[in-house]
Amino acid sequence: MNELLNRFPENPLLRPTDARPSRADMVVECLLNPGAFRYQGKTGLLLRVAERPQPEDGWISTPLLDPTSAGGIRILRIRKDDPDLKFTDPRIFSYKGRSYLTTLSHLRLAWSTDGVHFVVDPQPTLMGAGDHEAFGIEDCRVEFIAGRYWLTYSAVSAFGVGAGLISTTDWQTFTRHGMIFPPHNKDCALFPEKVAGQYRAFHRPSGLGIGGNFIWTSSSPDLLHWGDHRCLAITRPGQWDCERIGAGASPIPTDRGWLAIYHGANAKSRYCLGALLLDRTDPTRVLARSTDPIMEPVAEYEQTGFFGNVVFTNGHLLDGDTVTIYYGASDSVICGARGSIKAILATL
Ligand code: MAN
Repeated sequence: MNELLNRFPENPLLRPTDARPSRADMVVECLLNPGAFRYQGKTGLLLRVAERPQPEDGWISTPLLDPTSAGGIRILRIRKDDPDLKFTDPRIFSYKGRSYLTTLSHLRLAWSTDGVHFVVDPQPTLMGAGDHEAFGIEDCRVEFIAGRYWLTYSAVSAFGVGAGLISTTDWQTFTRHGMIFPPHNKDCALFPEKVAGQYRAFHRPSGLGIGGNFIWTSSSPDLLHWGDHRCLAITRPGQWDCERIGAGASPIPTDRGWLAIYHGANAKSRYCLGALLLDRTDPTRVLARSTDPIMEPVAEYEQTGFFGNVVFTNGHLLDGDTVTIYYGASDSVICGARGSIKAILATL
């Protein structure tokens, strides 16, 4: 087993049964991909809670946010033998030529005093809002910049997947800033500080045809308006990250440059973690990149679940040389692992 990131012996830290469904007619299918932060001496995770209606034999059904329906949710219900249904991935299906997710995700807070044992809030913290989030909100990164927590997340709807921005100071009241990167875009993470006088972000536009699922970086004067878009890293044919790559949480400032943990998947959708080292004053320059993953799905809970063979991180915390990553395993459960930043840098 890889030694760079040591898994918590308590893994999985959180399972779907640890979160109460948002409604009596829903089931929590997955708890996954948390953003991580500290607030008032506690460790906070902003979980992705993926729900679906109670399963029914012979039917596939998925919830969609719809303010005109009772309770704000409409259930799309399709017979499994309907010839217009195409179902090849547990996460997605298509019906009459349109794509849908099998689950509806919201974001929910969980709190801990030791970073290991978390108590999940009984209610959703943030639900998708408006027609650009009708299929839910997912995979939130949290960064504290200039006195506010900034939340970047995937906003999913029939119009595509884009990156949304929300901010808060107290985790009770939230300001929505709208979509900052339009579809198709996800895996948006903010740098913790300005670089050369500008805010900076990673994001992942997907090129159809020419191009691919690559990590880009952009700069902004105000966190809302983004420009100076540059492709930072691309997939590597024949390697563990040959199919798609995307940023994890914010990059870590080190004396050798910005250390960015990213996820990479191969053609079999096996998700591993790797690292990029970027120039500290010009983060559009890649100084080094992992040859081998720094973490692979090898534990049983990382190989078996809703969507197996996945380790996916979008949240970490720093304590001196130690990075604690929180991650989704098999898109089912939430886990933790800890490693030395110097040891990761030594591989680059
Ligand atoms: C995509 C996203 C993630 C998910 C992985 C693996 O990158 O939907 O939320 O964890 O796929 O399924």
